Amino acid sequence: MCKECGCTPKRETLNILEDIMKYNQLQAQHNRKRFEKYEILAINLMSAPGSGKTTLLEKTIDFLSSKYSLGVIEGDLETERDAERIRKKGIPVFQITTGSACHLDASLIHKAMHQLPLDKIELLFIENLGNLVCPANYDLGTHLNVTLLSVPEGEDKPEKYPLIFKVSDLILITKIDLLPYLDFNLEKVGESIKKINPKAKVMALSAKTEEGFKDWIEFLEEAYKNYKQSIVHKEL
Ligand SMILES: Nc1nc2c(ncn2[C@@H]2O[C@H](COP(=O)(O)OP(=O)(O)OP(=O)(O)O)[C@@H](O)[C@H]2O)c(=O)[nH]1
Ligand SMILES: [Mg+2]
Ligand SMILES: [Zn+2]
Ligand SMILES: [Zn+2]
Repeated sequence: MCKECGCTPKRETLNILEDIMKYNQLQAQHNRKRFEKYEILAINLMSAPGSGKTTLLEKTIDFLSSKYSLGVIEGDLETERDAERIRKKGIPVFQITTGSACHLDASLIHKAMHQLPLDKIELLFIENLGNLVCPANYDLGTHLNVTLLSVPEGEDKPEKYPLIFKVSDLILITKIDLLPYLDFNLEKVGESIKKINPKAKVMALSAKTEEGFKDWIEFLEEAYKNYKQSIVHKEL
């Protein structure tokens, strides 16, 4: 019971919330199975608004599209703007516009994935909505969670929004070309991320100057190779 106003959260409300999360988990497992049927490695990109997700994707496409078949699902509240940027690169893309919902969930991804030529995609990137809070709670059925933290956002974000860093396999510190203009100590931020999630990899890059970009590309290629091998083992 709340001491301030005496209210008690209704049991039914709690049950509904639990059911939503359970349903999302089931849907996410279904998505993951579908991705595996098509041997697609799916990657969920999360971050605050404007950390550089679409720019990262544009550059990643430049590096990888001659070697791999790529696909993108874009999530935004409104506009097809990010999908247009990807479409210009000649990559299959589906834009989800959520209207008012501030995160993507597994059902939205399920609908979107069936709009893409799954048999022609090897790596599928999902750009989540710009939000450091609730996307962390929703498994989309992806294989990798990647969170971007851009230098202008400040050093304190991992400590203030720990959950998204906790559920991530890789933290990409972006816009490092801006380091000379801002108080952002890469080492210190790396340490605070390690405290929250000792298993996460941490990399730093600039999509503008391409500094550090090679490590990200190598990470993706390695992850895809390992994923393919793990699928072969599952089949045996
Ligand atoms: N200096 C610098 N600016 C960058 C870099 N990457 C992206 N930007 C700029 O940051 C701004 C936001 O980039 P986007 O790629 O649109 O960011 P986003 O995360 O996709 O944004 P939302 O989808 O709105 O959440 C743009 O003005 C980019 O040009 C970088 O490496 N260095
Ligand atoms: Mg974007
Ligand atoms: Zn939300
Ligand atoms: Zn399905």
